[in-house]
Amino acid sequence: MSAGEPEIRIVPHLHGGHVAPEFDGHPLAWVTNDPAAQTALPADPVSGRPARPNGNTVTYTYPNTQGAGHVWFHDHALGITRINVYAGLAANYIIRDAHEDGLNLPAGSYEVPLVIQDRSFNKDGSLHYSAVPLLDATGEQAVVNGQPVFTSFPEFFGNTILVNGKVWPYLDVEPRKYRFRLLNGSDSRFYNLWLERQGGGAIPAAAAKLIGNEGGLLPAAVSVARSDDSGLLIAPGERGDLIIDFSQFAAGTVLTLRNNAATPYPGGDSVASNTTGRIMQFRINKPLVGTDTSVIPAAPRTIVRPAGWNTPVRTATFDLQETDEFDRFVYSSETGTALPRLMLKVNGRAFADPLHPQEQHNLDAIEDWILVNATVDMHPMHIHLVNFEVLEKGTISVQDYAAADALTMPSVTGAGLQPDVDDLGTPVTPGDGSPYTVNADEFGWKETVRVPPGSQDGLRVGYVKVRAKFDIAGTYMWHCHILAHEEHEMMRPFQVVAP
Ligand SMILES: [Cu+2]
Repeated sequence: MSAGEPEIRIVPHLHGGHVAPEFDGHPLAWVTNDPAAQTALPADPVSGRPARPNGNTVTYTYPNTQGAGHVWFHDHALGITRINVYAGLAANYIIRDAHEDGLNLPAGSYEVPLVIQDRSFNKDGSLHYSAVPLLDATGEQAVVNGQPVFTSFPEFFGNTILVNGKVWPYLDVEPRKYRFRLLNGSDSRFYNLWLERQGGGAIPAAAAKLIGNEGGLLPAAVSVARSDDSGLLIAPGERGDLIIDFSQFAAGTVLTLRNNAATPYPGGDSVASNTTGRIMQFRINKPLVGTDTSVIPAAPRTIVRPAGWNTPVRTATFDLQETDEFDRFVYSSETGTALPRLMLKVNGRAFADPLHPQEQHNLDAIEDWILVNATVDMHPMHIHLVNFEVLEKGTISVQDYAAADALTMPSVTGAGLQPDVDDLGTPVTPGDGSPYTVNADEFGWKETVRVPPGSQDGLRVGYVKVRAKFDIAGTYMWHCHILAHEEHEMMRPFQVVAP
């Protein structure tokens, strides 16, 4: 991704925020350190609003009129999001409301954000990020605007785990309930979280309950205390609202929050037990102050759906694809050879390719999206503007998938680009034999959803079906929240248009 942008550029995106398009953080709406470098982008042709505020000092307006939830803000500038986030441009943004305030959840110093990120460090303590020369078709260093281009591989995994910026930290806690606001702010790493009691022993089912996710509180609390590998799966961009009741353990107990999610997920390398398999420790060694009267609500929130929710007006289907590009190559220091650059696209389209009618949605329309995944990686797909409900998840045979194909959104094929599946236009129905389903931690409202992978043998593709109401006119983004995937073009705009 490059369109002659300045090397230093940032644009904020409030992930999960319900905001006007000019404040959404369009990837081209960057500001830079040169006061003269940027002029206003043209107005959004859909909303008529300015595509971004003018100048290199901008004020964004976030109305905060949505319900209570754990949204977050991070950089979204074209081609450099992963680097800016890695360098630290990511933070929590907690929204509260009267309903949540009335639940008597652990609060104050007993509510703790836990931002989980993996990083690697050079010997001098500076951050290390893998990057290799991008080569053109003749094997020469690619040059854009007179500058050599370096590209990362389309995934990045650090070899240390940080929580709130500290490597493998610990937290001294009282024997009482704590509310932890989990955020996976990593580039590419999934975490499958579980608690391990030092010295062994089971974790009581009542000791850890998930009460919320991206879109706020869940309809029912979910026990996630299992002391094995069936823990809480959290993909890049996802959040978890987790209450741990440390009164369930004897004083002096040490609990380790562990991870065993493969990289890439789910079919990749195992974690290292003593490094990337560990997140942080809780040490129950502080005396209880006062009395813990806070509660874990069994039913944190009643989910209220908009009118007309059960009669969506349209279904849009999108293919998530991996393709090898043969006009660009990446030098591999492992093999000493140049490999075709792996690109990740939607229906064969890159970020800047033309908008298709399927990518235009009527204002206030309720629509279903089916995301079909032919790759062997799970992709956490994030749709800006909306909260959606996850209706279905599973896998379907390639034959059933092809039979449903009505070709409503043709692929764009660039030089050397070979989409590995063709397009799908009509809804798929759930296949049998799927190892994936919508789990209780995905109920309620979400804006990032883990799309199951296709099978390693290529005989099945994964899919997820979500339903959303698109209620502000303008141009927004949706993309994979594996940031290196997003920047290898698994990002598309969509428009919400007043009829
Ligand atoms: Cu992805």
